[in-house]
Amino acid sequence: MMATLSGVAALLIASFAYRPQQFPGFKTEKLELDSTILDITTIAKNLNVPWEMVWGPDNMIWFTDHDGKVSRLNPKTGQTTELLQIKDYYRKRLGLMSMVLHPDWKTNPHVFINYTHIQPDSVIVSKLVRYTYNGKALIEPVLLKQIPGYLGHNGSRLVISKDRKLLWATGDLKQKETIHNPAFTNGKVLRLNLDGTIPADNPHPGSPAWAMGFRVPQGLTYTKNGNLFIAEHGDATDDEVNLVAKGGDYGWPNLAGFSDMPEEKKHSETRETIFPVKAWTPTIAPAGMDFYDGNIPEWKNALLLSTLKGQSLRVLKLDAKQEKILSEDIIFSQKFGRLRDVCGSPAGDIYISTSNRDWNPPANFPVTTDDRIIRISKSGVIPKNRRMVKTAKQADKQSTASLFANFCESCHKADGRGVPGSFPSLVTSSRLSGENTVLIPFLLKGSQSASGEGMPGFGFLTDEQLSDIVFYARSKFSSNTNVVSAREIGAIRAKN
Ligand SMILES: [Ca+2]
Ligand SMILES: [Ca+2]
Repeated sequence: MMATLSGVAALLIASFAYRPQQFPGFKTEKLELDSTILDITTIAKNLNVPWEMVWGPDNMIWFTDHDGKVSRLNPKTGQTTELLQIKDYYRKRLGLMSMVLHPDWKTNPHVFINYTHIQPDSVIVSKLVRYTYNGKALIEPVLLKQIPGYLGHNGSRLVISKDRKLLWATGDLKQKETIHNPAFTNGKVLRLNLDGTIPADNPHPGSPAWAMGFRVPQGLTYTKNGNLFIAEHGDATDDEVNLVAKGGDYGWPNLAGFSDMPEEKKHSETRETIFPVKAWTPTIAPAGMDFYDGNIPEWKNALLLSTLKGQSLRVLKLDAKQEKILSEDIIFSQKFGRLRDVCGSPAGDIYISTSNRDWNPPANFPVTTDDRIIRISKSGVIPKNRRMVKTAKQADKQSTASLFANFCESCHKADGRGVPGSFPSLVTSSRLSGENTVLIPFLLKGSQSASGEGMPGFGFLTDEQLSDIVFYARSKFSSNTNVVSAREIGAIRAKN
């Protein structure tokens, strides 16, 4: 009897040890696509803004966090092992960001890491450092390149091409005048040899610049056929996904998205600009991106894009040439909060990481288990007679509340109180409660700010939309509930 019981116990323990779900309280949830059933399982929790996940040659997930740590996660057991704690990182908003592993791992067990550092003279820089893996830890740091950095707007994302070059997406550092100058590294895709030197066949001799005209790119991935896609944050409008070409100019800060405003048209007549393959207004804040070619048929040949403001995973189906986006599906809307990165495994599983402990958490997050790494895997097929017929998408009618949610809430928050030091409170705003002749020009044109984020111009919204937003914000957050009519806004717009 005892022997049998202990045998059962041993079996239970053995089977439990191999179950992917290590943490009590985390259950696998089901998600059904058109024909595929997915299992959704949290495999790691209590993390600290995991920015980058890379599938390692050891079938482990290598990931970074904002506070300078690199860890290895066993996707079968949920066990995490620390490999490196960088000491000289600087995290005000961004800290340790991107990482990529050398593709020739057996001969070159190198890991390339990009992080922010503050010098004794208070100048913020962005470092590219190569480490070597000794089987237990990352050792022997070698500084390959150091470029100017900033509190935010750093990008970044690293990938290595088939011809063994390092591609590095950098943010504009809010320095608009140097984005199109190859002597500067901001607002670009940089291309380097793996030792940090500049390849001889770069488009601008002696410069790491490969393509330029980007604002805040955080997604960079190759497709199967070798096309390079980048995802970036727009300002008030036009988050973008672009197909990166050697020497290409992608428009920012002269153009956002497509050439549809008068000043953009003027600019694109005189300078050759490459337009996005997809742009989003209202913005979604796209972050990590990975090409998917695994065993989930609905998502095969797609770019998977994680979004922060959008709090979702976007499935962007590509055409056969992997040059155009044919369709978009939105998964997990607001379910897990902000999603920072996405990583596919050779078996076809997908891993997403949350970013609810970063500097700009959304309403209702972080939850106690944040941040998390969550696995999406195929677990079955829906029988043909049970499949749903897709209904047409609802018309894109925006209520006043959703206008505020789409254009104002990610900064000023649903309660109007903003983020101290970054985004001003509307509740205490003298501008919101003050004269229309001051408020409206500010809304139309925005402002740059020496501290904090500044305010983008919202002149692209119609007079009616602006009138609705002012009415909504004043009635919710201000004692001044005066209406400003669309006509009045039109008159102010004509004068400015
Ligand atoms: Ca662009
Ligand atoms: Ca535009």
